Amino acid sequence: MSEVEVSPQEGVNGPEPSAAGHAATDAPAPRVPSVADVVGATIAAHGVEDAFGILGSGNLVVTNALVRHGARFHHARHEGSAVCMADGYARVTGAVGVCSVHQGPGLTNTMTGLAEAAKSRTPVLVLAGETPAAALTSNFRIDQHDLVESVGAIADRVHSAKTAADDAARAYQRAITERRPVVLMLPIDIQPQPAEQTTPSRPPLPRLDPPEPSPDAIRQAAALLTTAERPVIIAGRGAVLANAGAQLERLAATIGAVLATSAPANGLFAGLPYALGISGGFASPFAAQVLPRADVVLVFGASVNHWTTKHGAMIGPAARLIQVDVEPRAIGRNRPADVAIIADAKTTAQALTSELNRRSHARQGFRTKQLADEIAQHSWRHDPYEDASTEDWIDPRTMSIALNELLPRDRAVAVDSGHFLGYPSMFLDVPDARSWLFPNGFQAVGLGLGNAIGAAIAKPDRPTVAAIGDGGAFMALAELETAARLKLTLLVVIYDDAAYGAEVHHFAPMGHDVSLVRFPDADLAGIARAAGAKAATVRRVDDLGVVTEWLVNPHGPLVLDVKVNPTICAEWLEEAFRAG
Ligand SMILES: Cc1ncc(C[n+]2csc(CCOP(=O)(O)OP(=O)(O)O)c2C)c(N)n1
Ligand SMILES: [Mg+2]
Repeated sequence: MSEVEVSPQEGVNGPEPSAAGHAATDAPAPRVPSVADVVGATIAAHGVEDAFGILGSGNLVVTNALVRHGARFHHARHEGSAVCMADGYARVTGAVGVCSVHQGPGLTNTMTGLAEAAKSRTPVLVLAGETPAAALTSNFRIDQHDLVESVGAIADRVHSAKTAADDAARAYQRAITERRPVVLMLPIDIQPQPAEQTTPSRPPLPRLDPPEPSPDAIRQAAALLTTAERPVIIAGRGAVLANAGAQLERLAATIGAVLATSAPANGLFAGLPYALGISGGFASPFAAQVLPRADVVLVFGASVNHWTTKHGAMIGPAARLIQVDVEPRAIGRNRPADVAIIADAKTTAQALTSELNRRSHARQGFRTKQLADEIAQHSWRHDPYEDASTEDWIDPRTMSIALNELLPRDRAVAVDSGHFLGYPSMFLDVPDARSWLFPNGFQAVGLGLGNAIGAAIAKPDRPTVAAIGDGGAFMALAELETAARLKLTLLVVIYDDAAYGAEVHHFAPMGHDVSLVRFPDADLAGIARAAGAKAATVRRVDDLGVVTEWLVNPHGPLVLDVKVNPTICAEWLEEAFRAG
């Protein structure tokens, strides 16, 4: 260990200093809290119940303080997954996800998950050690500030012993107000200093009230809506973050709209009779028929990108668009908006409903009994397909449909990236949008398991499903041990095609050699058992009986190595690659 690494920590961890400065016979004088102590205590005082991470010399003391002041700490096996756990925890609870890492390599290991949290606008706080400003030759030295800002996170810092509590409070609150991950750098020479401030002296950052829609924009949108015969509301992650589900349904009922979501907002309208599910590449054939018939499309907190519109196919050419978003730059980015409202989804839905009530506008629009019946009869589950199961392999659709039936309604589902990702998106129901984790903002493989672990810790009384590919499973493998050690109610479903299927199905039809992205069959159930989990290999529906058994006492993970037919290519994949 380098001097830089040891000496600052000794000041905190070492023998209790006596008032006289030498061995004391009396009770030791109360230790002056260090900066690290104060940072941990200040973060905990915000009501943090759980934190994730990996401990090293640069973050042990601050994490101990966090725990002393009431938080539980869940040790991951790789920082890449630790930050995903904090992300998943935040997605489910709506609270800030907290992650603690060592300086230098501890922080670089978080980069992919941090980029995902930034792209999905998850409030996450990473506590990261940092080499002292003067330690120019430290092995751990990198430019942590620019590193994290380059992936869209906010770099903040504990400046001094005089400001420790204010700095910590500011960083925590910024994650909420700016809806982004914040990395609070904790220089390791400042951490052991006696804190000169133990509680924040500044008032909390002003709560950023969601921007209100302008009355003029509401009037314009209401005027357009009074002409709408067949309106559609498409809600995205912005609507989820704004908790706008109920207000959007009320608006939709007033104007006679059907409802749909982007993939990340799946579940927002779960169970509602006029909800068509996901719009875009995962849309059911029935939804794909209905959505383009809309004459007015209201978009709330979604970027209406090619995923959500299936390269434009979900929105008819003559449809008028009303776009609501808190981000001015989201407006018209992918499709011109006829009316733009820069405001929060929930307050805008409320204001529009009030304005339409004031105008005594109420339309049946799309909302006929016949359409509700058709929606109920034409979900993905009812869509006929030719079962491509064989002796050795199960059809991933068949497995997903059967699994959906076995699981209780109250569950969470986290989906990794890869060819397989459409199957859980289409066939596994979730009770609400906060139970749906779609860490695909960065399209990185390997984040699903960490997200699922965070979700399982957030809500331990229901099963959480990690739907991942074999490639994603291998990337996050170490965390199977975490799930077993923490005895999580976690069902890991590995869509195992012994390949990077996304690459196989994209490149093989073009005549490229894809042998490099195919692998020998791997015993992922055996690996999971070795990590301490229950596990089973699944080749037919009957093999899913283990899920029913597990649900009787689901403490500790069950890992299913589902040998899916690798020859099936999903329709959405070509769609995905058209985007580049
Ligand atoms: C971190 C990362 N590395 C590589 C890729 C490129 N990539 C996209 S999908 C994929 C294959 C993933 O394999 P698997 O998890 O088994 O899912 P499958 O496509 O086979 O269903 C790869 C390597 C990526 N998106 N992210
Ligand atoms: Mg695969």
